[in-house]
Amino acid sequence: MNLKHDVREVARHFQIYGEFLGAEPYGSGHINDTYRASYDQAGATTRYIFQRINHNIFKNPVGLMENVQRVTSHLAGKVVGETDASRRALTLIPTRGGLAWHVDAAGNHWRGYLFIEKAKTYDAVESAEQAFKAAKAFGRFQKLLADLPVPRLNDTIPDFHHTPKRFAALEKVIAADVANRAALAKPEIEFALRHQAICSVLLDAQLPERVTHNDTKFNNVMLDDATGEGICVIDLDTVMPGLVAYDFGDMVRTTTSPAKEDERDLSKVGLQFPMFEALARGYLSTAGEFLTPAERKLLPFGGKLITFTIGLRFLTDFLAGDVYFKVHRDGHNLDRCRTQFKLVESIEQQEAAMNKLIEKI
Ligand code: ADP
Ligand code: GN1
Ligand code: MG
Repeated sequence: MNLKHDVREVARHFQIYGEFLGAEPYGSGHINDTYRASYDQAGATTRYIFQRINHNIFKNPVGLMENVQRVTSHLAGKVVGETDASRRALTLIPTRGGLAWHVDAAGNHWRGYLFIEKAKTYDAVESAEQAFKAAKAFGRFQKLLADLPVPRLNDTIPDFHHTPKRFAALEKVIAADVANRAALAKPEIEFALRHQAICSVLLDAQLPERVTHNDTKFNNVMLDDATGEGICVIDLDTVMPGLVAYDFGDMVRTTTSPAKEDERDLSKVGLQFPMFEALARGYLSTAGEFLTPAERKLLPFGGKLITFTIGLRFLTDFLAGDVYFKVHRDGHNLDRCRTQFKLVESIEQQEAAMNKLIEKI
C-alpha cells in the first residue's frame, strides 16, 4: 500500500521490540493521521497506533504532548490494580531518546500508543445501552482527572468551544465567500443567523472550569467487544480546561441520533428520547457526584449548543473551501452541517422534556 507517510521510518524511533511488519491508515477521525502498525514479537503479532499530529490545527504540538503525557500518566495511576489496567488508559510509547513524541524530517510530530485490543469505536450509536456505557466512561474520565495536580493544562486550541467566536468566524467567511459557495448554503446560513441569541448562554452562566475532554464524540471511546463497557477514552488532543456542558453536549450530539454525522437522508436524523435518557443516566452515574446544580441544569442546553456550534464549524469550513476538516466527497462539510442543524431542531422540540428528565434523575 502506498501510504502518505513512511510509517516504517517513523516507527524506528520508538522503543518497540520486534520486527515491523507493516502499517495501514486507521479510523475515521477528521484531524490527525492515524496508522495501525503490526510487529512480530517472538512469533506473536502485536499492534501499535502511530499518529501524526495535525500541526496546522494544533499550533503547539509540544504543549499538546505535555498535556497528553500528564493526563495518561495520571489516569494510569488511577486504574493500576484494576483488571485489564493497560486497556483502561492510553499508554504512550517512549522514543529511543526517551521522549513522548518524535519529530520527523518534515517537521511532523508523531506519537505511538499501545493498541487497545478487543475493543472498538463506532461512528454511529447502535443501542441505548451503548449510549449509557459511553457516557459513563466519559463521566468517569472527568472524575478521575478532577484531582490532576497543577499547573493548569495547556490550551491546545484556544477558545475551542467559544461559540460567539465561532459565530463571528462564520460571518466572516459568509462575507468573503472565497469558494463561491454561499449561494449553495442559503437555508443553513439563515438557520445559523437566526440562532445567534443562544451563542453566549454558557459563557454567561459562570460555570466552574474543570479538566474536560472537549471532543467526546461517540467514536472517541472504545467499547469492549465482550462486555460493551466503555473501556478507554481516547483522542486526548483537546483535553484541557473547559465546561462539562460541552462534554455532555458532544455526547448528546453524537449518541442520541442513530444516523452518521454525514448522513444525507435527514429523515434519519433526530434525538431519540430513550437514547438521551440512557446517556443522561450513564453520565450522571459517574459525574453526578461532583456536578453543581447549575452545571447539572445546563446539560441539555449543552447538547443543543455544542450541536449548533459544530454545525457552525462545518458550515464555516464548507464556505472557506474545506480547509479544516478532512473531506471525502463534494459538499461533505455541508452535509455534516445539515445533520447538525436538523438535530438542533429536534433537540429544541424536546428540550423541555430533556430538562425535566435531568431534574428527575
Ligand atoms: P482523530 O483525532 O483523528 O479522531 P483518534 O485519536 O480518535 O484520532 O484515532 C482515530 C481512530 O483510531 C479511533 O477512532 C480509534 O478507532 C483508533 N484508535 C486510536 N487510538 C487507539 C488505540 N490506542 N488503540 C486502538 N485503536 C485506537
Ligand atoms: C473533530 O478529531 P475528531 O475527528 O475526533 C474535531 C471536533 C469536532 C469533530 C466533529 C480538534 O474531531 O472538534 O467536534 O471533528 N476536532 C478538532 O466530528 O477540531
Ligand atoms: Mg477521534
